[in-house]
Amino acid sequence: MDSALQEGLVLRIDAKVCQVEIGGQRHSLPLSGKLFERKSHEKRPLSVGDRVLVRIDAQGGAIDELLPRMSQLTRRAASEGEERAQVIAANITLVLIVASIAEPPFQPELVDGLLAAARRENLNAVIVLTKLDRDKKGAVAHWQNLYQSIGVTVLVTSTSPELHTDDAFAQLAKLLHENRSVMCGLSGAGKSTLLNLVMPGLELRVGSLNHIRQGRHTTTHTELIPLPFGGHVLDTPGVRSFHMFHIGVQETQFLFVEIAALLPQCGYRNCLHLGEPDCAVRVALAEKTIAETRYASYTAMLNWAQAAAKHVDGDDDRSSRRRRPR
Ligand SMILES: Nc1nc2c(ncn2[C@@H]2O[C@H](COP(=O)(O)OP(=O)(O)OP(=O)(O)O)[C@@H](O)[C@H]2O)c(=O)[nH]1
Ligand SMILES: [Mg+2]
Ligand SMILES: [Zn+2]
Repeated sequence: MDSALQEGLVLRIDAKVCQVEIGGQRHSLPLSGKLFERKSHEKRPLSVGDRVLVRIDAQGGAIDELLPRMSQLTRRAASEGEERAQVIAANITLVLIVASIAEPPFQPELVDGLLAAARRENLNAVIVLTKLDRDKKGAVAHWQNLYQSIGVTVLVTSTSPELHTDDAFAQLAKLLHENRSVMCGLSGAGKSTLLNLVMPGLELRVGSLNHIRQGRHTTTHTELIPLPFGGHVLDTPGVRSFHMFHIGVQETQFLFVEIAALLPQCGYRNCLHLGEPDCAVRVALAEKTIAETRYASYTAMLNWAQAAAKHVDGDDDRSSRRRRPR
C-alpha cells in the first residue's frame, strides 16, 4: 500500500462528497475519477459501508480506490431501462428487519423478500416486530411463531410509554454493539424511534404517522452511525417493496429455507412447486406446515424471476421446467 494512502470506511454518500471515517475521525472527501471507470451493474460507484483507500494531500485529498467487499445487501434499483443493482450497504454482518404489527400493517412479502436477500448473501437476519402496544388482534404471536419455526430470531418491541419491552431492548442493544447492522423496513415501522430508545444520544428524526401516510419518509438518507460502545448501525429510509437483483428461477426456492428443505422429496428434480404432481411443498402447504404467506412470497418472487428470464432470453424456457421424473 502506498504510504500516502489510508484506509477509510464510507459512512454517508452525498451528491459530491462522501463522509469517510479514518482512524476514528470523520472526513468529507470527493471521489476520484477512476472510481467511475469500474465496470459493474451497480447504480453507484460506492456504497455506504465500503472500505476505501483515501489519498490525503495538500489539496484535501480524495477517495482513490474501493477495497473488496466481504458482503453486500443488494436490491433491484427502481429505474427504467437496463436492470441495475442498488447496494444498500456493504460489509455488514447483520440485517435487522423492522416490521410493525399495525400502523402500518405487517407486510409478509416485504419481510420475506428481505429475509431472502440476507440469505442470498449469507448474512444473519433478525426480525424486530414493533408496536406491540398496538396489537389488538394477537397478531404478534402468529408472526413470531411462524418466523421462529423457520429458525429466525424474532424480537418483539414497543416503545410506547405504556409498554416498554426492556428485555428486547437489551437484546437489540447487544446485537447492535456486536455487529455492523442495517435496519430495513417500511416507512413508519419505527426504525429510528427504536434506535433512539436503545442508543440514547443518537437523536434521529422520527416521523409523525400523518406525514408517513402522505407517503413521505422521515429518514431520507442512509448513514452508517458509529455507536459509542462499539458497532455501527445504518438507519435507512423506509422501503415499500424489495425486489432481488438478477434472481434466477431455480435459485428462488433456495432463498426460502423451508421450501428448499422439501425439494428432495418432490417427484420432479426441477419442481418449482407450482402444481406439479408429487410435490412435497404443496402437501406441506395443505397440511399447513408451510405458511400460506411464505408460499405466496415465494411465488411472487418466482414470478419476478420468470419475467426477468423471459426478458433476457426472449423466451420463457430458461426456467428449465422439463419434467424429469427420478
Ligand atoms: N404506538 C407506537 N408507535 C410507535 C412505536 N414505535 C414507533 N412509533 C411511532 O411510529 C411513527 C414512525 O416512527 P419512525 O421511527 O419515524 O419510523 P421509521 O421506520 O424510522 O420511518 P422512515 O424513517 O420514514 O423509514 C412515529 O410516530 C413513532 O412515534 C411503538 O412501539 N408504538
Ligand atoms: Mg426513520
Ligand atoms: Zn415441489
